[in-house]
Amino acid sequence: MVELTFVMVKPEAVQQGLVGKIITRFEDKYFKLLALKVVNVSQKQGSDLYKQHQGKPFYDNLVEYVQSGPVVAMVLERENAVEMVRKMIGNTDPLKADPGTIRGDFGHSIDHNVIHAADSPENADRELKIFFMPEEIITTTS
Ligand code: 3AN
Repeated sequence: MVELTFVMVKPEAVQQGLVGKIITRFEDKYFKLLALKVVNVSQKQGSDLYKQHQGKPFYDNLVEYVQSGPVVAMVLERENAVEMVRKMIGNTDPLKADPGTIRGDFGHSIDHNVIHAADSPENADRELKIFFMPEEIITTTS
């Protein structure tokens, strides 16, 4: 089924100039780019994005970290988009992520792992609304 997913290139990867390489991987896999934005994440956006981790020991650092520099947020579309992106980004811990995955190739550590991607269609819908207004998402791509 054709679906949308939400992806965010994290601050350290933007700083390292990895945005182009990461977007190329998705374009090469026939994802359609429906929205793209450079964002200075607010406290509210950060805590909304990671709200399912509230109460975990790494939560405060995570929300602080995502505000530490610009991120690149995007909405991608293709068949089976959520699962396909999760496969392409690899394990949460770059030390465990397979070579060839984005985290396996570019990630440093579990708290600096290059990229965020929604883990379900429901979360994709919730997360993309934190960053984009409906009119900012392209609906006709042909
Ligand atoms: P994923 O990003 O693969 O969906 P989640 O949802 O378990 O992984 O975690 C969200 C983010 O929280 C991760 N991208 C990572 O930056 C951070 N994180 C997860 N587990 C840890 C941990 N044990 N220590 C520090 N940061 C963590």
